[in-house]
Amino acid sequence: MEVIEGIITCTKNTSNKKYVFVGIKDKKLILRELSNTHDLKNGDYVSINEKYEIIKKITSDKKTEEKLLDIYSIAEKILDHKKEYTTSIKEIKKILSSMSQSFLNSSKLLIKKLITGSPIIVRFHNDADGSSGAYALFLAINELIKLFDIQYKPHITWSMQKTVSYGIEDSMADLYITSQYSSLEKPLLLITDFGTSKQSNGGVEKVLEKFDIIWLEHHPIEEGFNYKKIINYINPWLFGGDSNITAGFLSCIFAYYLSGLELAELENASMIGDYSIYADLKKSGAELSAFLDMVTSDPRIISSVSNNLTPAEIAAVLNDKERYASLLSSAKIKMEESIHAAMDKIRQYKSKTLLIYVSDFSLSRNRESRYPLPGRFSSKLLDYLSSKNTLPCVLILYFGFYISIRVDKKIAEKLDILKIITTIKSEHEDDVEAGGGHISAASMKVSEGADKKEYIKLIVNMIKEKDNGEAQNSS
Ligand SMILES: [Mn+2]
Repeated sequence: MEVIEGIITCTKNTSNKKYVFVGIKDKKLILRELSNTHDLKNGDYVSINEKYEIIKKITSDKKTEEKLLDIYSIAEKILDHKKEYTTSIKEIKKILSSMSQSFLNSSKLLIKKLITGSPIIVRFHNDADGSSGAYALFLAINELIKLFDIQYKPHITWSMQKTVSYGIEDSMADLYITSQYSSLEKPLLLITDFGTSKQSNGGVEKVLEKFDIIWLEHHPIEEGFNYKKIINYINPWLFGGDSNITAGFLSCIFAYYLSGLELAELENASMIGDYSIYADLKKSGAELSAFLDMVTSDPRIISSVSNNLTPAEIAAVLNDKERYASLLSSAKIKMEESIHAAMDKIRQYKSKTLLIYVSDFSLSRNRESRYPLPGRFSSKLLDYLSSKNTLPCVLILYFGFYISIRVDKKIAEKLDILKIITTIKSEHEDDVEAGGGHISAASMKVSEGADKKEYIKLIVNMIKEKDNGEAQNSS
């Protein structure tokens, strides 16, 4: 009878306990789930037969340690012959090359977790960029499952993040999920496309000892955010790049190092979604980006739950051509309807060298669907306005307590709307609760008693003043 020797690496603490077994046979890994009445614990060295029955159990730390080293060395071999990821985008070749070691280290870490059945939690931002990232990781992990012939469902949780920070409540949820398992290797938390702010420090602090973390990020690092404590924190800002190298794109690169997959369309979809300067509208990706934008805005369209979306649900649509085509056309129609509704009632102010538009988002909001969401809609509406005008445009969109401003990139530096917002905020602290963003997209939140219309007027006037002043200086 055939005998496979290996170790128990993870235990699922249900009433009927399940164990992950990692063994070696003919220099190949054998990855199985055992469920039986044996009382096993992680680290036990066991022999099993082909029916997955335990025939011998030895508890020896030395044997376990040696076996584990053998297992990891076999697993990591799949990375040995991988070529470095290359891109056709000349400007970022060097930057990506300098990141390759970080990707390889993270690949080793993820593979270790996957083959030992450690719980893995992936959190991704709820937009086209973040979900491209999750989908890339999903595809890579599926490749690895095939490659390693993993014959059980790996313990992976996919979670779409609506906020822009990793809060304490997020860390509590993650600790709860992983408490259902005990594993030789620490659980893995993988974050992509959100959370690089001080508000994440509390959540990160809570899981830092208990989890290993891989973080693929492209937002500018806020002062005071403790990213240095996170060993596998990969952000182009630390390698001489910037936010144009999107998180979804980084995840596609990571997927390449993990599995050899090349995901050009997904890379481009992520960059289109985030308005990266490297987005290529001549190549495929725009439709995928629009689709991801819609389903992350309103997961109910394809998901079984209203506030989460999994890459498997995305895959189910992408693998069904008819359904994908019909959802794409509905995304297109909903966006066009929203733009037309906005254009019917939009107000326009002429300034010296530019056009200022003001729009009420409630007029564009779709009654049944959450798509489009206001933030991303304002970018689309500005695109539309720019396509209809020769003068550069500014769009002020308001909804609820929010006023959001989008500016044509050509005039972003000159106008510096972030400065306008921070000036207003500092001068009207009682009325303005929050404000921020960057030079081409910024927003503020007014308090409940404040007169939003007054603040819109103020913003329009400040933009006009700046435009007039600058125009006079340059003439
Ligand atoms: Mn992003």
